[in-house]
Amino acid sequence: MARMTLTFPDEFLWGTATAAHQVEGGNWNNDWWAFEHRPGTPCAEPSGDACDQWHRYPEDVALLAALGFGAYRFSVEWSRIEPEEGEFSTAALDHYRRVIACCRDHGLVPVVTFHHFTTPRWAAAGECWSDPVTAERFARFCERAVAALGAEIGMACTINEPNIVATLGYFLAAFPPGVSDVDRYQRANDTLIRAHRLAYEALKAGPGDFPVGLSLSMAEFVAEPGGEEHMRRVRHTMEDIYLEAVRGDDFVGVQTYSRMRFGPDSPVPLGPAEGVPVLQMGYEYWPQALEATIRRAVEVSGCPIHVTENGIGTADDRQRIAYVTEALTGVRRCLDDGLDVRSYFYWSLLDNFEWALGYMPTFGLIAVDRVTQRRAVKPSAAWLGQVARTGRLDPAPGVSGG
Ligand code: GCO
Repeated sequence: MARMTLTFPDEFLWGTATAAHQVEGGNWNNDWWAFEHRPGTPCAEPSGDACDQWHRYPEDVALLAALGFGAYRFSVEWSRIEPEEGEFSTAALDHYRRVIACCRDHGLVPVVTFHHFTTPRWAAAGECWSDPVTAERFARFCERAVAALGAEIGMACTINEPNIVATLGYFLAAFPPGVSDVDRYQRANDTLIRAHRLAYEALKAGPGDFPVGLSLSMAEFVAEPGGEEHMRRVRHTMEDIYLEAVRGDDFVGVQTYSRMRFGPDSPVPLGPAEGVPVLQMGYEYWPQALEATIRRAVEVSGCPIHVTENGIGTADDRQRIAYVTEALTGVRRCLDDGLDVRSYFYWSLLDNFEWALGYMPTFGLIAVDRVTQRRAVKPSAAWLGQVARTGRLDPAPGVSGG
């Protein structure tokens, strides 16, 4: 049976997302750059010039607006704004003021993330997030940054995926500082939660009047028979402690890509199930996860929802359209059930630096030539821009997940 065209409310916000270290280039003064160059880490390649967005943001913002989107989510780089402890760079703050003004000039709502995975070298030199002092340092940075930028900010995320910072950095050793230490892992989670609370207060106290929230990495958690206890335990540390800590905030940012399955034998998630396509990231093609995680985020946190990231790394742009169509169909079902979902931000505007995996995974609506930096708009960008402009979603004709 043919599926009907779906419509989204006029006030629903459509955007794309990026992060400073993944697109700016030359961010040598943070812990990620150091990690990329440290022998023995799992990093495929260094970030280098990334997409040179530090210089090319006017072109990127103009492209995004011309495609039909209404918002741009990007992050400000702490290591540029506070290159040494207590030394703040007016030039770096002016740069981000220009980026925000550029968004406004093009009619885009600027959505600013204050921490997206990277920490200045000076703040990372000790125990970083497993040292409680990092919460106060981060809050002080937020206070200074919002004093300069707050008046024109449209919406803010305090910390991007603190659960990933903690789990990958302090337990799985795949992110800096690259350690596996249960005690430090616990302290990192505690510090990140406290950092969010302090940053929330700092951003609210500054100039401007914009919604503030935390953006959380979520997955559809699935238990195979006997795997329920493993699933519940992992989900508690990965999601629940954060969703409980954000109750009463302006919103929670849901960021979802796939699902995680658990069996009876081990707390480690099972690999991809047979018959489900596997993506560049090594996880399953599972667009239905977005609906499941929105529902869970509402249930546990009680907050309004912004989908601050959803997307797919694939070389097949038709598969991207199919994935987003399916994911948005789930968002529409949530709206039908009266859930307060306010936006959808596609990850990502550009093919960019995917952390330890380097430039191999291609999440972008726009391709970037790694030598010339030339931008090439993919068909999915025009397609999603049209959805954004019209608020209408047609089922993708004859495209499957595989
Ligand atoms: C994230 C990330 C991005 C990733 C994206 C794709 O917040 O996990 O914000 O940095 O690139 O999720 O894996």
